[in-house]
Formats: sequence, C-alpha cells, structure tokens
Amino acid sequence: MYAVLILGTAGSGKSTLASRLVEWYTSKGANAVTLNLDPGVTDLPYEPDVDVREYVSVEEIMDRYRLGPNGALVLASDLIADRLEDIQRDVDGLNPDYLIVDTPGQLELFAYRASGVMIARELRCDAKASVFLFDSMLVDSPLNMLSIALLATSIRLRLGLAHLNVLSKIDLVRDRLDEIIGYSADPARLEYALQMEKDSELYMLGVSILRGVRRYGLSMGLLAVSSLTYEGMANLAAALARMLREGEDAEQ
Ligand SMILES: Nc1nc2c(ncn2[C@@H]2O[C@H](COP(=O)(O)OP(=O)(O)O)[C@@H](O)[C@H]2O)c(=O)[nH]1
Ligand SMILES: [Mg+2]
Repeated sequence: MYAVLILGTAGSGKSTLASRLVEWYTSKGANAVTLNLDPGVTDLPYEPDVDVREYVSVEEIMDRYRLGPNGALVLASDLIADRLEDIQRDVDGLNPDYLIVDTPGQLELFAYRASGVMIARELRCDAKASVFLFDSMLVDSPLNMLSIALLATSIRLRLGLAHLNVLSKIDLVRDRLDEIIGYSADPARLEYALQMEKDSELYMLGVSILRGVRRYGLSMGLLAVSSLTYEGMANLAAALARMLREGEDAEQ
C-alpha cells in the first residue's frame, strides 16, 4: 500500500483533491481509499472509507471536558494520535493499493501537533508521500508565493516525508498561471520580482528566505492542478508514482 497525505492551508482544496485522486486511481483499476483525519469536518465532498470521526467526536469532547469548539478541536486532533492502531486496522481491512489521506482544515492542528508527526512516522505502508497545496488564490504576489513556499518547507521539515508541491485551483488563475509557474520553475525570476517590493526590509527578508528555500523548498517547481477541470491530474499521478517507487526502493 502507498499512502499519500494531502496538506495545505484551510480551503486550499485538500478534500476535493483527495476525492479526485481516488477517482483517478479507481479509474485506472487500482483499489484506492480515503482516510479522513479531520475530526471537526461537517461536510466532505466524498464519503470517507476510513474516518477518524468514528473514534474522536468534537461534540463529545466539548461536553466531557467542558471546552469550547476551538479547544475541543485542538484536543480532538491530539487524540487522533492515540487511535492510530484503530485507523491502521480499518485501513488494512480494506487492503488498498493507495490510501489518500485528507488532513484537517486547520493545518497547524495536524502538522504542528502530535498527530501529524505520528501518522507520518508510524502509519504502516510500503511508501508515503505528502502533497502540499499552494492555493492559487493565495499566490497573488511574489512575497505571498514565497511565504507559502516557506510554509511548505516548514511542513516538510516537520513531517520528514517525500514531498510534492502542487498549485491547486489553476482554473481560477488562468491569466496569472504562466507567471506563477515561472516563479516556481526559476527562483531567479522570483527574486527579480521581489525587487519590485517597495518595503526594503521585507525585500531583504524575502530574498534571504528565498535563497534558503530555493534549493529544497521549490527545487521541483510547482505541479499545476485543477480538481474542477482535472487538468494536471495525470502529471500529479506520474510524479507521485515516481516518488512512491523511490520511497519503496529506499525502504527495502
Ligand atoms: N475552482 C476550483 N475550486 C476548487 C478546486 N478545488 C477545490 N475547490 C473549492 O475550494 C473550496 C475548498 O475546497 P476543499 O477541498 O474543501 O478545501 P480544504 O479545506 O483544503 O479541504 C471548495 O468550495 C471547493 O469546491 C479547484 O480545483 N477549482
Ligand atoms: Mg478539507
């Protein structure tokens, strides 16, 4: 079994892409299943095959620990780490070729607390990879592009997984797509664009960060994908296949 964790800021398109990837693999004849790790989600664009909400209920936690919704969500996210064996048993019972892991809407509740690292390290499978979504709608300036690249790099540092950077919702940014992809493919171009930044302190900060992340954070550029039009899905699947096969070879 290969596991693919979908990560990104709230609303970046994680759940939608998770369901599209499962459709993609299923259409190729593979057994692909979804794992929902968001204990607080109320409407998912797919029916999860394995669901953390069966084990962790935000409402119950609010009652039992007398917490408000935010506190309960934090605790619920932490409690996922204790239910990993249950999740693993459910997943193994389905015997999938691909497990697509949809992570919580609030990235920090997963990636920067116990459950993210636990899933990244302990989930048993042949190889794992993470996909980090750059929300096209948030990449509206060179500095914002850089700040999301920094976040992606931070997540990579935190989870330590093979990592793919993906530009999501490209159907919404047709007119800026070449520019955004150009920045990701050629950090020198991004650095040049940063020079247009009026605030010199931000510019200096931006350039120092860019030099730090360009080697690893943006080294492979951005894969452009739309879950609405399915553009880029074949490229994404191919890049994942390469990465997962390499990961599998490294495990053996
Ligand atoms: N136009 C467009 N909208 C998208 C795409 N992917 C997701 N969305 C929309 O973006 C919103 C957030 O998506 P969702 O998958 O729930 O994001 P999540 O919070 O990261 O799981 C929803 O309204 C989706 O319909 C896409 O590729 N194109
Ligand atoms: Mg979601």
